[in-house]
Amino acid sequence: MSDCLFCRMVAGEIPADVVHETDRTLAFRDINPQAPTHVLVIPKEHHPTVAAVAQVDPDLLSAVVRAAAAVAVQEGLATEDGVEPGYRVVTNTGPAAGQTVHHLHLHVLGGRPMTWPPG
Ligand code: DGP
Repeated sequence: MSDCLFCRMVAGEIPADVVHETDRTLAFRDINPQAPTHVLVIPKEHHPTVAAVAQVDPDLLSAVVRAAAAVAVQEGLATEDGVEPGYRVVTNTGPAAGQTVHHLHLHVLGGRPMTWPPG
């Protein structure tokens, strides 16, 4: 989709600070970080929400989740076989949740204590 910001980043038309890449996923630092580590993990293919990709391509959703876990290990937020120190994965869906980019993205947040409930 030529009018999608994240599709344009996948295409290399808009620069991204890429930290992880597979054949089906891309991960890059958020432009407005909300934690010391704030990485967005996306499928290279355009899907608007997590629900949409779960419906049409569950293998792709699995690949995005595995990429998020790999980013967490790479960023020192967890070990390969553990959860220390820990991190948060969030995906906003729709206007009430504050979704602003309509291309599925998992926010991987860490490097500070996370509070609950989120705002
Ligand atoms: P959401 O509100 O859940 O749809 O998150 C969209 C995120 O995308 C938000 O945290 C800011 C980030 N973002 C928006 N524009 C850009 C950009 O041009 N580059 C990068 N790296 N991130 C962006």
